[in-house]
Amino acid sequence: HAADAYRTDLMTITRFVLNEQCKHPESRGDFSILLSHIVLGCKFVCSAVNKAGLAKLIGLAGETNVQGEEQKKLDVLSNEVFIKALVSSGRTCILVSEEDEEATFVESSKRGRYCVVFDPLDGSSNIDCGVSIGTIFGIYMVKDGGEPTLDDVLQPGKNMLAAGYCMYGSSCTIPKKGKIYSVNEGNAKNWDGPTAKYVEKCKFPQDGSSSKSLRYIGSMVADVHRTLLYGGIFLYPADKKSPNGKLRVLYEVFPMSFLMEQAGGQAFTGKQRALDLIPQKIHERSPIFLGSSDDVEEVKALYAAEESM
Ligand code: P6P
Repeated sequence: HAADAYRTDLMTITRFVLNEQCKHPESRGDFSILLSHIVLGCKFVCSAVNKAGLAKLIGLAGETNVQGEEQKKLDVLSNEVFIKALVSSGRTCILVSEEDEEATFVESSKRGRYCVVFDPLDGSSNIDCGVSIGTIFGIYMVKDGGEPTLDDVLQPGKNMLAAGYCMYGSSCTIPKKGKIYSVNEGNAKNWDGPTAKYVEKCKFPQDGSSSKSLRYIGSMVADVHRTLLYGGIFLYPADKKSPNGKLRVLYEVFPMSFLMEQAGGQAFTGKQRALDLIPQKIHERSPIFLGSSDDVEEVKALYAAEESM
């Protein structure tokens, strides 16, 4: 029957969160309210991304649209929506966004206990070629009841209560070892020894196994999403041009590392477990190797060998 073609008992993130909340009758529901406001932001961005080509939303900042209004870039618009949604939730006290140089300290009348770090539209440079882009977020609990300070967000990733991403455009534990490596080979001339050796091993395995396939989209959400589903490894290593790599610790490296570990994978900076890193600045960068546990182990062994030389 036609009716059977459509599942009507839909599981949504809000429904999932409320189901989980019911397991904790003592909870006040603050976290559920916070997540529902993040979902609101994602729904807005999803709708805007879908219309972007039509509504000329991808114009550059400073252009004017058909109504002669100041044109906002989609990532600027998305950032404004998330900031307003998170502040209006009444559950946040500090917000760190990839779009804002400074952290946002929520006014005391609207303050809650959570700190949210997020990239409102990661990979937005890819939007006009139809590549999947997304929102990445992580949530910390404020350290103590006092006035919030940057220390409340400069916590190691392992202290995050939750992290997630929403992919716009076109679920799981990942295999222990994958067949795909994902890196911008254009940076190869600037890589350090262990990274160069690892990528060489992916292409010319010495143990007679098949070489890995290279898949690189250039949008972290899409590359990590594929790594979660198919396994393998995503790497944005340090190089001579960018000694700390390119990706931002708080709202790219930590949330994706958090998810990868939850799915049974690993996340490594070249020096340590990514989630053990303690950031000193809110827009700090770090090299990152994340994905199937055995693949990341191979990278760790190469860096350890370099250390011992
Ligand atoms: P590159 C997108 O600009 C981004 O921040 C991430 O989404 C992506 O993984 C990375 O940069 C791509 O960087 O240097 O390979 O273009």
